[in-house]
Amino acid sequence: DAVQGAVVFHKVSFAYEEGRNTLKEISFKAKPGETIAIIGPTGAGKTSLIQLLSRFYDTSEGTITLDGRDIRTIRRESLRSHMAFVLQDSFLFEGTIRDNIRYGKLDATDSQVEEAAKLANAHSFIMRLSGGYDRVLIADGSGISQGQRQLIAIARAILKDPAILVLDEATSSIDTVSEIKIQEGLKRLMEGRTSFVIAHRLNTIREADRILVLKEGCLVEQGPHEELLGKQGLYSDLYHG
Ligand code: DUT
Ligand code: MG
Repeated sequence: DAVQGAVVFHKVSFAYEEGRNTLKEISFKAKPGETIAIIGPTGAGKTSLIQLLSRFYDTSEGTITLDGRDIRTIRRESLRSHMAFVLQDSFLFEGTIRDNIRYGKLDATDSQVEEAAKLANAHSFIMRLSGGYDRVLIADGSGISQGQRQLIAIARAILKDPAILVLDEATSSIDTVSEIKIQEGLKRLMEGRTSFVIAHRLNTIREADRILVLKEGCLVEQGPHEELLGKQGLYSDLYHG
C-alpha cells in the first residue's frame, strides 16, 4: 500500500497547556508532491504544526489525514516510515558517514548509499575526507562543517525515499558554495514528494505551491506568492519588510 502523500488538516487545534491554544482551527490541503511553505513570526506555531504531522503530539481538536486516513489510526512508527526530516540541527550519531546515511534505509547497499550521496551533492566532499565514507563522525558532528552535516542529512533522506518531507530551513549563514550545493540537493530531494518547509529563504517561499502564513497560532493567509501579495495583508507586509 504505497503512500501518495495527500495531507489534509481540518480545523486542527492544539494546546501544550489546557486552555491556551497554540494552534487554532488550522485547515489546509496538500496534494501529493506539492510544496507547502510555512512562515510566520517566532512563536507563531510553525514547529508545533510540523510536530502534529508526525504525531510527536496529537491534535486536541480537528483531524489530520494522510491519503484520507486519520493519522491517529496509524501507528507512529508506520507513519514516520513515510516521512523524512531535514532539520536545522539534523542529528548525526557517532559512527561512520556511511552508517549515518544508511540510517535512512538500514538494508541499503554501499552503492545505494553512494548514489544517494551523489544526488545530495555530498559525495565529492566525503571523498575528500580522510577515510571517505568510513570516516567516523563523533556525536556532535565536529570535524565537518554545518553545511556538510546538512548534505549528509539530505543524503539520508534521499536514501529513505519517503512520500513526505519535512524541512526546517537554516537561518544561520552558510557559505555560498555550500549553500548552492544544499539547494541543489534539496531540490532533488523534494521532487515528487509532499514537502513541508519552514521557510526562511525568499526563493523557497516564492516557488512553493502554497504558503501558510501563521500568526499567534492562527492561519491568517494561505495561497501562492502572487495571490498573497495581491491581498496586501500580512504576507505582503512581511514580504516588503
Ligand atoms: N510552546 C510551548 N511548549 C513547547 C513548545 C512551544 O508552550 O514545548 C509554545 C511557545 C509558542 C508556541 O508554543 O508560544 C508556538 O511555538 P513553536 O515552537 O511552534 O513556534 P515557531 O513558529 O516554530 O517559532 P520559531 O520561529 O521561534 O521556531
Ligand atoms: Mg520553530
